Amino acid sequence: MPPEVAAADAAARADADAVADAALAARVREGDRRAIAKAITLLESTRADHRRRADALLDSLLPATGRALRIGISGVPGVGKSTFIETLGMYLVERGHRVAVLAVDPSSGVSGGSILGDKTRMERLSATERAYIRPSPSSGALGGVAERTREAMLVCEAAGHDVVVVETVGVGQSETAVAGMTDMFVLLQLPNAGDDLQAMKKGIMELADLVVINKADLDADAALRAEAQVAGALRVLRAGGPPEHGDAARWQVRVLRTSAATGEGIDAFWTTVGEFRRLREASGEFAERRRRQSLAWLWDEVHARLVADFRAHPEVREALPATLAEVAASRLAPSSGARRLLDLFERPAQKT
Ligand SMILES: Nc1nc2c(ncn2[C@@H]2O[C@H](COP(=O)(O)OP(=O)(O)O)[C@@H](O)[C@H]2O)c(=O)[nH]1
Ligand SMILES: [Mg+2]
Repeated sequence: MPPEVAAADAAARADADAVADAALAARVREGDRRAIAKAITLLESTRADHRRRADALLDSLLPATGRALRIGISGVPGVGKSTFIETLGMYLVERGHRVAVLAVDPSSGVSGGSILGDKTRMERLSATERAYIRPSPSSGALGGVAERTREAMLVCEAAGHDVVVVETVGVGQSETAVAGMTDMFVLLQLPNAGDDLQAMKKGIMELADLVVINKADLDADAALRAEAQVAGALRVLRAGGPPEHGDAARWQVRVLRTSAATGEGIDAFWTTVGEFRRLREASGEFAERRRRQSLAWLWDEVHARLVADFRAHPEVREALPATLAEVAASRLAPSSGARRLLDLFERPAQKT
């Protein structure tokens, strides 16, 4: 094909894509679940042309986003996160809310695990028109799982979901990522001491806005003890800081007991969430957290794309294995190795 024909062909295809994407955006905003799925698939694609279309799609959806409450749910595998989200989701749907459930699992590409592959499949919630459930993107996604989940969140908000719940699936770095993309970070705990200590050690407790002792139906006394213990631990954790102005009207981390299986405590949970939102909005912290998250997100994207471009650079790719081997064998300082590769990356492309 002569180059000018090929160019015209590509331009015509781009125009057709733009028209199709505008229609897709419109269907997303009507809350069409298939359109939501299609939009999220587009933004998870690693193809450069898809990425450009995804960016345009997100830009067009952006004015319709930001009104949902974003809740992160974390806790060790088996604590009952999926069950909790299903019970909460049904509770909310029955009260007229529209709920989206997303997952962040940095290991999903490796283990093949996802919320849909989970034991608890949220069957009732997935059957509801007023809910949308999406498994974790694969870890191969350009720019990482967290960035794609944040974008999926925006798509769901534009589609009219007013509560977005993000479940941390993998055990690893997902807690920080989820706390970094939600308005409220909830830590689920089992009614026994060992897990509390684990969460403390890993610094997850510091991230929590609310701690929930789940499976309270199994042993009411143990749940009560766990509640007191966590409340005590939180007091210690937060003591020592200077008393802050207006502390009385500020949100203080709380501990609740629930049973995701029986639904006990879900009502109190939702009331507490409302209280959290009210106090955080009144103090300005709610908006401030989102502002910080947006800026952090921008930098995450910049880092991710730079690294992707770097790895895709032909000369860097060629020199990479040998440089890595030399650094691994201590024949080359890491900084020198990095400089060598960055010099290749920054050099104007060689004309062949
Ligand atoms: N008795 C009881 N079992 C629960 C409760 N919540 C979850 N489970 C059970 O605990 C197991 C793990 O739950 P799941 O929601 O998959 O945990 P996840 O790994 O944190 O998502 C499942 O067998 C659930 O039925 C609860 O409140 N009480
Ligand atoms: Mg789960």
